[in-house]
Amino acid sequence: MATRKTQITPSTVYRYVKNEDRHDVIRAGAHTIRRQLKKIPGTADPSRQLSGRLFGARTGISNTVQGELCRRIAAAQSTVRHPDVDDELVAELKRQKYLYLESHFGERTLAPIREQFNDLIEDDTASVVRGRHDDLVTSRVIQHPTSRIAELEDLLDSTILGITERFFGAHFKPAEIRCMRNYHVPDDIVQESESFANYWHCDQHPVDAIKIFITLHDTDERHGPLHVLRGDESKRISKQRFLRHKHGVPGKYVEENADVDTFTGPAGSVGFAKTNELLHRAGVPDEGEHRDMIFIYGYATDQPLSESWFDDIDPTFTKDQTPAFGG
Ligand SMILES: O=C(O)CCC(=O)C(=O)O
Ligand SMILES: [Fe+2]
Repeated sequence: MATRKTQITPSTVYRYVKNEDRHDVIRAGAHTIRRQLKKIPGTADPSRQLSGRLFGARTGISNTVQGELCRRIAAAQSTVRHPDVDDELVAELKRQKYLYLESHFGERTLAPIREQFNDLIEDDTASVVRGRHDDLVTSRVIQHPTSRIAELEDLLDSTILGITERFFGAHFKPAEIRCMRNYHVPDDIVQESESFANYWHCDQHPVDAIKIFITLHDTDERHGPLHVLRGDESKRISKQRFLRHKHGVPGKYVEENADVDTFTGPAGSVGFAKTNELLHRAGVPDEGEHRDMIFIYGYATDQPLSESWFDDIDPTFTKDQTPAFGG
């Protein structure tokens, strides 16, 4: 019994679902997952086993469940320790689905990153427009940042990795590092249409993924910080009908019906956010202001972080994004 259970690893599932690519697991429909799981040798009915063991009586495999499936299988195969990590921080991240560490990184780490970020973000050979409204550029993003700013590797330090792995109960695979700058957008445009991710939304990512945001400069309300709702507030609001283009408009429905938190604080603060479960949005910078932020996006895996994790990041990851992975 016990050996049979441990035979199934995320890699097994991915291999049998398609191409060992986790995103294919997530994209695949429930039928594909079930059909493929049945082919795993030595397991009479793994789909039943898995759904029984992992989800109790539940049968439907939605995107959320698929993400949780991947996380739980990864957790079962991971030995995650990080005894130095403060239990209370992990508990807070589990409870709220976000966590904010003020001033985590000092200037020694930040300054070289900021300097290169500033050189690249408006250089058309290194960055691209991420959002625009007619002629107004509202957001830019650096292309292939890991091949341009080597020091980005320092942002996944042992505390950040430790909190993330303790949160998942599994190892962590960084899949993308994004460097972006948001600019002011006049309010009439904000009310009319979305410019960057500035309407309330949940990312359409599987739930075994997380985003870790790092602010590059002191950030207050004027800079357009990340706005989030707590996990329970997000659930409460999301249970009602929620249309991004309508209920997600900044300053309206969500602000009127829920408590909003913002990631404001000194440069080098770090915000963990389950953007796939939390309603959140980018703030809009005031006139003459902009906001520079970096995120690390990754997901639970059964493989310990590789020495070469930074070089292994696929620089084309953002290009491959489909709407299902946007946000
Ligand atoms: O830029 C931000 O503050 C949030 C962007 C966003 O929605 C995301 O990264 O998922
Ligand atoms: Fe988002």
